[in-house]
Amino acid sequence: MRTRYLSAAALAVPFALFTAGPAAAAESATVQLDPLNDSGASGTAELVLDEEANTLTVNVDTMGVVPGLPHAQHIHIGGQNICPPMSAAGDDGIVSTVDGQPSYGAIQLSLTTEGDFGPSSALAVDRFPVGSESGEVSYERTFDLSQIDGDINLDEVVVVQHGIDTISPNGEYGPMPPASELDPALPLEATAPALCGATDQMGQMPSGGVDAGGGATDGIENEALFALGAAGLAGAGALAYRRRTARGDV
Ligand SMILES: [Cu+2]
Repeated sequence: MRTRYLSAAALAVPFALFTAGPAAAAESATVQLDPLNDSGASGTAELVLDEEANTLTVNVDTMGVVPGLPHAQHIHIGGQNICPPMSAAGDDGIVSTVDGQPSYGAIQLSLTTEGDFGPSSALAVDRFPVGSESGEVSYERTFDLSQIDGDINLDEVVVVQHGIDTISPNGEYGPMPPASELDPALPLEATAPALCGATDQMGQMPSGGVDAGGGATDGIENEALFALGAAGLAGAGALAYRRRTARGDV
């Protein structure tokens, strides 16, 4: 075997590459966002984790979303790390936020435009991106991960963007019925997922059944928070988007 004759100096070269590589601290994932609930939307999300700076930069670019309305979007973790199959839908044929939770898990990070980005901002509608007139969202933000609980494992992340107009297509969320299962005062269209993408693309294959048990407690907690914010969606069309001094931005 030739390797036996390699000098110590030669061995040191690849070793040095591993230990001193300047790019070792950055990790990234690009995920394709696929439509849910016949939203007709599409897009991508790019996640760049900088372990040295302890930041996560998220880019979300989507098109075909409902124009002029806020689109709640989150990083979900702790489920099966997959997007829900349409078989997860109930009798109404719609995969609601609750229907999807066993697949994509709970909310770890709310992809808000400014300010707080924890699970408690799950539906801070005045701080989520609004679809442009042509139905596009272009979003970028860098998050200081020291401000959230837990670690981000890029191999186990699901990105979800919410808000559809396919149950009663009329350019807005609603009317009811059906109502959102999160808040009976809200149309289901306001909270149902429109787009989903998992960083574990290999896990995207249909898994047969949807496990409704397991980490359901986390999910329910998040749904409560989600419902809390959902009330704001009723008047979302009339929201004034004021600029604030961004707290927590990097
Ligand atoms: Cu979500």
